Amino acid sequence: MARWIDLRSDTVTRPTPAMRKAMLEAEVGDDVFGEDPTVNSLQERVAQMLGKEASLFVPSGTMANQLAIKSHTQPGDEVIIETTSHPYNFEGGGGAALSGIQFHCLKGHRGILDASQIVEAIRPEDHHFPVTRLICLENTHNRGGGAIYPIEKMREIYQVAKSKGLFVHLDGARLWNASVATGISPQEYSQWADSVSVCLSKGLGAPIGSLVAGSESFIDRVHRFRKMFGGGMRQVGMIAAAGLYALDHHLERLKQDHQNAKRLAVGLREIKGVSLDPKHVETNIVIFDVAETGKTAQQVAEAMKHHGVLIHAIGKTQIRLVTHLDVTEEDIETALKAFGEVIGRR
Ligand code: TLP
Repeated sequence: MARWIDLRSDTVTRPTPAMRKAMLEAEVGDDVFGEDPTVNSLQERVAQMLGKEASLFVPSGTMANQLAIKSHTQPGDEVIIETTSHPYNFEGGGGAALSGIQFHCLKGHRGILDASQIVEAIRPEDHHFPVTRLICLENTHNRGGGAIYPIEKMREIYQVAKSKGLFVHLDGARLWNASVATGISPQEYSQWADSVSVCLSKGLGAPIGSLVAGSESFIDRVHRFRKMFGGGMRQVGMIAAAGLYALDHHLERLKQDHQNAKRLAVGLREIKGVSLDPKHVETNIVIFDVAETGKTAQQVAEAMKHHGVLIHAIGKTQIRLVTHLDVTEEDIETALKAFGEVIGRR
């Protein structure tokens, strides 16, 4: 069979030939000694892009979030988070296991919370209660269907946090997508968070790598815990080079992924029994429901495989599609045709 059209995630991209060349040619050193020039330049660049004093290169988005949670909190603290968020659902229970925190989950609208909900959730100063310490936000919001956190809401939440002495961490695994879609710079978003994690291995197409950014003293703590968690890497400039290449060449093109996702959403409206609102497709993620087709998400996913298209069943009747560097406009048309054959047209 010809190549798969892989719409399961934007994590599936493979490094391009030019990216591989940049990796091969990278200058390297021992990063545990702080001597890898390529890592150092990536860290400086990302800190600058996010308007923070420092940043640290880590192997994954999960480690980036978990290190941030660990560095902000003490065991027993409470972390306010949206109920469908990544750190709460998809990081192996790391918050409890690694930091001894408990999450206080709030239901958002497509992953987005209002400052007023957070005000209600902050614990009073009473020894019966856990100490509320941290608020985690996610922009764009994965399970919210790639929803963009309105910057106004982030500002209001940050102001509430500061008035109550709390920290804000932003899971910005796809902050690049939010930025390209709105024209609001990553730095403008990041001013409303004390720490930010970003990924190079999703929409930007690098094979590995994430960073955590924040103040010098915060990143110093993150650095200590990175060592403790076994995330100190050696001649890792070869990987950092892919990240630098991605920042130079793959940021602006995210617009294409967003257009492809929109096209998918509009095309899916023509498919019988599919329910989704194309207005909700703001970036590169499309989530829709197939309950009215009489099929389960798993059945649709299996049938799509026979057409060379991989998709992600995220619930009994819910499907997620993600567009990325390795999906072309033509692939979108092929996928839509396959959906038409598998499910049927209206
Ligand atoms: N998300 C992956 C899966 O884990 C679900 C995906 O396919 O979307 N924050 C957000 C918002 C993410 O979407 C992800 C990855 C992470 C953090 C974790 O990144 P990695 O996979 O590098 O640990």
